[in-house]
Amino acid sequence: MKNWKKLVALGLSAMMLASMVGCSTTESTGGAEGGSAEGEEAAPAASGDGESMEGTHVFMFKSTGNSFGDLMFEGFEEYMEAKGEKTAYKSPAETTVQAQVNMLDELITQNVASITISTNGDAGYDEVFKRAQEKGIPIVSVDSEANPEYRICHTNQAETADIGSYLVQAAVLITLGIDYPGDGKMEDTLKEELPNYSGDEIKLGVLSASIDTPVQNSWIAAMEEELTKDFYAGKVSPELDKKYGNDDLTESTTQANAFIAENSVDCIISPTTVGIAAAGQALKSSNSEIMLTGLGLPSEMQSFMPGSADDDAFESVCPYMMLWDVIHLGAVAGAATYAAVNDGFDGAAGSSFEMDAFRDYEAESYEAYESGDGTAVLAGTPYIFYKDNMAEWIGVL
Ligand code: RAM
Repeated sequence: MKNWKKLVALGLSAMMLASMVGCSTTESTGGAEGGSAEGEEAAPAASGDGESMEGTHVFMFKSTGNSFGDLMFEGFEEYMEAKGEKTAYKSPAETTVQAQVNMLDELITQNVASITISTNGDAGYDEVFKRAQEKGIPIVSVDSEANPEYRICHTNQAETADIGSYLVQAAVLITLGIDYPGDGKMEDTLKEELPNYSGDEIKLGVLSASIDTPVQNSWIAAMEEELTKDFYAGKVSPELDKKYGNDDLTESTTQANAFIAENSVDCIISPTTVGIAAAGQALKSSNSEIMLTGLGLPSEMQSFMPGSADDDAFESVCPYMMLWDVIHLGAVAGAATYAAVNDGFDGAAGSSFEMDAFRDYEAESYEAYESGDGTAVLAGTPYIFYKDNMAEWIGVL
């Protein structure tokens, strides 16, 4: 629970941010005025009007049409442009490795300055990443990792183990009908409450993105690890029932409806903003008893969650959920990329870069640490959205 203090700090800064922006930031921000960003259309990398991509910092999300990617780009673009750099938002229409590879190939040919990417898989990029490396185009990943061999570093939103643990803990507490117990108190509350539970073994479902997405798979592995803790034994099944909606609204809705038809899980954990919103709608429309939690954007989840402290959280399909400051995450990835291009940041474990003050975040130094076969920097912590704070966040994320 070491990160809860920082988590509260995020809450404060988001409130300040909310009062500053005063409106939703979830619209597409791709078409920045004066910049070379081309928005989130599935256009080929070569700009149709002949505008050169040379020297542009490219931000590539898994696919278009995902507010999570748009918000990351908002932070990336703002940070880079404050440094006087040109940026572009380039994501394929389809959430596939091949679609990203095709687009990357063209961007590399056009001598872009850097590539900051959230990937659709951990295999299939070697050839194209090698080309980038040979041309001296640095690759930084964010959200979903790129192959360690070719990236400078990964930008990790929050500790993987924490995300996995908190998601399982929230799902079990919700199944037991327990309100969010407060920062740092989920595990202790479960240890107190689970021994008194004598019903059927609790069964959790997962509605994920694609079967190959590195980031969701790492969180699922962390969820499975969490379920091996002693206090779950005999009370919560160690097996997760997994379905994949490919971060597509229609496919995610189909999979959520399959959970509803089978009616064999108590709570669905959806570790994707697309999946959780689809499941929220499906569960709400069907009046199913299955509950929901996961990683969601407050703006997209407001119809499926309680909106004020006076509400009964359990009248909503999703009493509480979590995420992190997605805009700041994009800015940290931008700072890592900027440092790689301009300040000699090579991503080796122990190497570091300075990030300028960003919105209401102070200037901060980020140090790369070993992560899997590569390195990463840690941008933030998971933050819980629940009835007491939803209203503040709807206009922010
Ligand atoms: C989705 C994407 C992204 C994930 C978030 C939580 O929008 O799948 O990869 O990190 O949700």
